[in-house]
Amino acid sequence: MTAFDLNSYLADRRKRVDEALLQLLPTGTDDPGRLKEGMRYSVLLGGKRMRPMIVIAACEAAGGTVEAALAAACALEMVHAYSLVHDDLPAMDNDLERRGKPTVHVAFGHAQAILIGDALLSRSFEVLANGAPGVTPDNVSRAVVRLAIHSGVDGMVGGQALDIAHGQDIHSLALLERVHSLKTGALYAAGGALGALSANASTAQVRDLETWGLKFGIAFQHADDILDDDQKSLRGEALTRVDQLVSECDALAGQFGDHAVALHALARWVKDRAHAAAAGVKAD
Ligand code: GRG
Repeated sequence: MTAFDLNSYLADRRKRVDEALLQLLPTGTDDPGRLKEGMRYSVLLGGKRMRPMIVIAACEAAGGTVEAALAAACALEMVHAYSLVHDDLPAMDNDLERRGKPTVHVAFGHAQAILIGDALLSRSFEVLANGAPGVTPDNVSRAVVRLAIHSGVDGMVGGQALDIAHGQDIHSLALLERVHSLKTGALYAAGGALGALSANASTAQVRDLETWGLKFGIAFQHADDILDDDQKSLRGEALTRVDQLVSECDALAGQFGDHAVALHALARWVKDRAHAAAAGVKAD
C-alpha cells in the first residue's frame, strides 16, 4: 500500500472546496450594503478549511465521494465563517484582524458585519437543503437537522454563551471541555455527521462519525488553547486529554478500515499540533 500523504490529500480537497465555495457564494452588482462582497471576503480570504475536510474525510470513510460531500462541506464552512464574523465584533472579542486581514466589521462596518454573518448562515442552510448528487432526500433532511442542532443553542451558539459567562476563569477540565464541546466540537461533530449522511451511511455509522468529529473538535480546541497560551492552569491535563481523545477517534475510525486513512491522519495531525504547541513550536 502506498503511504498516505495528508498534505497532498488536504491540498486536493481544499482546492475542490474553494472552487465550490466560489460558485456557491452570491455574486452580482445588485449588492446594497456590500453584503455579497462581505460574504465572499469573509469566506474566501484564507482559513484552513478544517471543518470541510472532516465532512469529506467522513464521507470517504463511509464509502462516499468528494462530489457528494462538497455541498455539505461548503455549508459547514459558511456557518464557521459567520461565527468568526460575529465573534470578531466589538460586542464579542473586538478583533481587528483575522487571517492577517482586517476583520469584516473593520472592512465593511459593524451593522454590515452583523448582516453578513446572518446572510452566511441562511445561505449555508440553502446550500445544504439543496442536496448533492446521490444523497437521498431523507439524508439531506437529516443533515439539515444535525447542522441546525450543532450550530444553535445546544451547540456552537450555546457554547459561545457559556464561554462568555466563564472566559479565562475556568479551573476544571470538565467545565473547559463542556465549553469546547459546544463552542468548537459541535461544528466538528456536524462535520462527521454531514459527511456520513452524504455517503448515505447507516444510522450507527452516522452516530460514530459524529462522535469522531466531536472528539476531534475538542482535541483541536485544546491544541488551539495551547497555541494561544489560553487556559494555562489546565495545560498539562489538556495535553493528556488530547492523547485520549485521539485514541478514541482512532478506535471509532477503525471500523471503516482503509477508507478511514484520512481520519486517522487528521487525528494524528491534531495530536502533533498539540504536542508541538506545548513544546513551544508555533503553527497556523
Ligand atoms: C459568535 C455565533 C458566534 C459563535 C462564535 C466558533 C466561535 C463561536 C467563535 C470563534 C472564535 C474561536 C476562537 C472559536 C474557537 C474555534 C476556533 C478555533 C476557531 C478558529 O477556527 P480555525 O482555526 O480558523 O479553523 P480558520 O481561520 O483556519 O478557519
